[in-house]
Amino acid sequence: MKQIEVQQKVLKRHQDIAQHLRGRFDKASLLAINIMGSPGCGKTALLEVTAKELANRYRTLVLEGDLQTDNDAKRVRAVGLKALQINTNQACHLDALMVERALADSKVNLDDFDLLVIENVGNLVCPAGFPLGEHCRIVLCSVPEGFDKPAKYPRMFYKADCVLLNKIDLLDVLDFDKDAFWQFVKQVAPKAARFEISCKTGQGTDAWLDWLNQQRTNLLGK
Ligand SMILES: Nc1nc2c(ncn2[C@@H]2O[C@H](COP(=O)(O)OP(=O)(O)OP(=O)(O)O)[C@@H](O)[C@H]2O)c(=O)[nH]1
Ligand SMILES: [Mg+2]
Repeated sequence: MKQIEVQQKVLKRHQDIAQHLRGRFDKASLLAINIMGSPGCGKTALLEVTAKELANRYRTLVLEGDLQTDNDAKRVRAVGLKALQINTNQACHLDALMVERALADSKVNLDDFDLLVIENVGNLVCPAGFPLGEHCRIVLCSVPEGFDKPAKYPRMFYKADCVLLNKIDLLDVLDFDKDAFWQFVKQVAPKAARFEISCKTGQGTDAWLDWLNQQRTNLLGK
């Protein structure tokens, strides 16, 4: 009983910090997106393949979440975007306090940016329970993971604003039932936008970027 109380207090604290972060993002007219998905689904690859367009359209800041290494921050910097790395050590997800601290430690001024992309720790379970103040929750799936993931991990999908299916260049070589995949997505997240992309070939990424642009327009219109 006591353990439940403590857990609820911890979660409430994270929610309060997330709400505070959201207020800061809104004040700076900064669109914040939280990209979640399994390890290796292509979250960093999506940033790499769209880096040029992102840089042309927005002053972009990337927050990279990983247990260890700054590999992803280095990859994103190599394509010209500003990136901060958060190492969670043992934790399998980012939380709002980590985001708040990373922003404070780096002394970035949120007013200097239009878009904040948070790449969460690769994990299809835990990140779903920890809001980071983001405006949009993006779930990235990929063909090699198998088509049944939205059915097996519904919690990750049910609050998604957008679901991307990556690595469609591999559809011909893997048994992936695309119709069944989208059917599962529609069941769990009927309102989520849906895109098929390949970060290897760039296929489909224009439509994703247009959607992102629309989210920023919506934010500025509020
Ligand atoms: N064939 C193919 N490979 C891809 C595609 N997108 C990413 N990859 C490859 O998938 C592997 C993992 O990509 P990452 O971008 O590191 O994946 P991630 O989701 O950022 O991984 P973590 O940060 O470790 O969770 C790399 O070898 C990429 O080159 C794609 O569209 N097609
Ligand atoms: Mg990555």
